[in-house]
Amino acid sequence: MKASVRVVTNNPGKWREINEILTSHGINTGWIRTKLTEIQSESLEEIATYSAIEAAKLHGGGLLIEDSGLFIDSLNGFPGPYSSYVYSRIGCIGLIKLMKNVSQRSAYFLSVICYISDAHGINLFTGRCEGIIADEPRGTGGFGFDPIFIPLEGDGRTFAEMSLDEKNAISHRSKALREFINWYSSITKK
Ligand code: ITT
Repeated sequence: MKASVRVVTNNPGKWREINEILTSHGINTGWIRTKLTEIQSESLEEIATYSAIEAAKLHGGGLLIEDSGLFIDSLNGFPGPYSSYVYSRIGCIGLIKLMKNVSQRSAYFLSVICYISDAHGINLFTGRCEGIIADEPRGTGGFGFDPIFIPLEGDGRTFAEMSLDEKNAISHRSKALREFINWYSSITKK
């Protein structure tokens, strides 16, 4: 029987990326689409862990929760852990306005995955993707701040100008997922 992981997120873009990577590694997936409580914290690890414990109470174990954020250096890491809220309030255009006339445009995305199960408790995995903030939004793919993020490992296109596979080859989320898959393969082999 194939191993199976249930992904808890209310964000379809996130689900699409995670599902693609897990299934391509032979892991069966399920999607629990629900919005979990997001505590206010500076730490994505703390936020993901709290959400995972809440999800496990409702849905049992074998759950994967991911918390992520965009950290802009010249804004002292803003919006960081508040990315979801900031995106819903001011979006890409709002962030671009905050960055008007700012020449230091470096930023990074951070992804923290929390896998919670009866047998192994809470396990955290992280991934980071460095980039710069574009002068204006470009592209229609992906979700969230993808139109304004140009990854350094890419060719100058924003994440939103890339295909799902191209983004998945270099994104913060895919890096955290690779860490998770390495660990998960070792525990499911036993
Ligand atoms: P769930 O909590 O239900 O999983 P969410 O969208 O609220 O969905 P987060 O709390 O992790 O997820 O918020 C992260 C926000 O950061 C997300 O809403 C985007 O605005 C932004 N973000 C994270 N990863 C991103 C990515 O790969 N591309 C673009 N924006 C991203």
